[in-house]
Amino acid sequence: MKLSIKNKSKMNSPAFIYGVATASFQIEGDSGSRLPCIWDTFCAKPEKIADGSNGDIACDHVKLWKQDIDLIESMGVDAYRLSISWPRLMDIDGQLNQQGLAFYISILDELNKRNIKPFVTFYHWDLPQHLEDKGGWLNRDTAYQFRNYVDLVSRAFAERVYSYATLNEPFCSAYLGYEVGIHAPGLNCNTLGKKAAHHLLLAHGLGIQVLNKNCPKIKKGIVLNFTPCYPNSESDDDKAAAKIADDHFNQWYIKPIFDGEYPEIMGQLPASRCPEIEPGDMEIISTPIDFLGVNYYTRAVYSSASNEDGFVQEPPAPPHTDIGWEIYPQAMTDLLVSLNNLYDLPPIYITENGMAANDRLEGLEVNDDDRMAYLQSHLNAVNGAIESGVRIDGYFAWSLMDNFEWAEGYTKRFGLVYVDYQTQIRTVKKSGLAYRDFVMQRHSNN
Ligand code: IFM
Repeated sequence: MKLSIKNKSKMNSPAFIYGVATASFQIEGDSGSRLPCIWDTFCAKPEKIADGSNGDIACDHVKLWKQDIDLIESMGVDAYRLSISWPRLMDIDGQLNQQGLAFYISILDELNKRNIKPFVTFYHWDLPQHLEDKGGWLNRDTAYQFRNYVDLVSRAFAERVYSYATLNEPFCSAYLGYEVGIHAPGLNCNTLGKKAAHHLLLAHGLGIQVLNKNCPKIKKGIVLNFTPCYPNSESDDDKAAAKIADDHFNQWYIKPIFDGEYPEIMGQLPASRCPEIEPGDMEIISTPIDFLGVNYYTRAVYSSASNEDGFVQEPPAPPHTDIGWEIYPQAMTDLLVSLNNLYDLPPIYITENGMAANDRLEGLEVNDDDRMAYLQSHLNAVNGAIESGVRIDGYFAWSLMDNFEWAEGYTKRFGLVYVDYQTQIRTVKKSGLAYRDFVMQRHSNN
């Protein structure tokens, strides 16, 4: 099987950016050479991580980064999306850490040398623990600490970066981390999620303003994850339930950025669950951006319920990925079209898409046909949105390689490249080879 896209699609043009993505805590390891972060603390607590693991070694990328860039280059991609580690780059006194800085500058220089565009994300969930000790994202000051981090790092990186995203998936940081407690820092209270979300969004806006000053020519944006919400039936009640869930989980994070306000449900929430909004916050949050990063994996189906929220999520229908998420590519097209209808959007990059599969190394091969089918159907879904008039400029597969999958530890594999965690040997899976052939053929056809 080969990956392909209909002739004439702009996704076949060399101008359409294809990349692979990773995140600092998930691959770097070498935790001793940076400050502790909330995920170190969370992993050390009993029963938080499925296999009891942590990020101490991960993919040993701090040592193997050059070899990993060889791998990225061998895949023929145009871009590499990485996140940088706040606790590696910033000392406790709010100054740059020179060793951390040198590490990332080496990576950026190497990527540029090989014509691979660096897409840098400032925050992919690894908050320095000393900031969590002062309240983390529940403390408004964390947004200002983030601004300082963005300011110092962007000045030091100078022109080395192609595109900056402030945050990755603030929904996960806020909701999973502060409301339901399945991610670090593990707080579990429904009055906290939206407060944390507001400070994350404020940090985003402050970060964009600093970037506008420091590097006006570099593209700036944010990466949001969306799990489109569908009603379980055609009943008005289920439709209303899906709409409420959508406002909580999806629109809550995008509407402030493009419309400068939270969705309607804010009016129905008890005061205890509402964020504390100071004058001027919504203007900062809605500072214009150059691109929107969209992460898509699956959809969710909701029924109405008589609980506080008014909805309940149905168990995902088959077919599932290895992490239990329904495979439903049509929702990706529907999502992109609906976002485009709802908001005045800048160009979109699909900043993450991919699946966890139960991969097995057989000799020197991993025959992950299921992942290839997933990639093909989702590339088609992106093309469907483009054909409906949505401007999408690039696609990043999640992930370059298997890595630490948060609460699932190393039990779930999302990579195009298989990682043997005992030997740290990387093996490109069949899907990785197909992705390579697909992205490279654009250059021979054009
Ligand atoms: O591994 C994560 C990534 O860190 C953020 N987006 C979803 C991926 C798969 O769960």
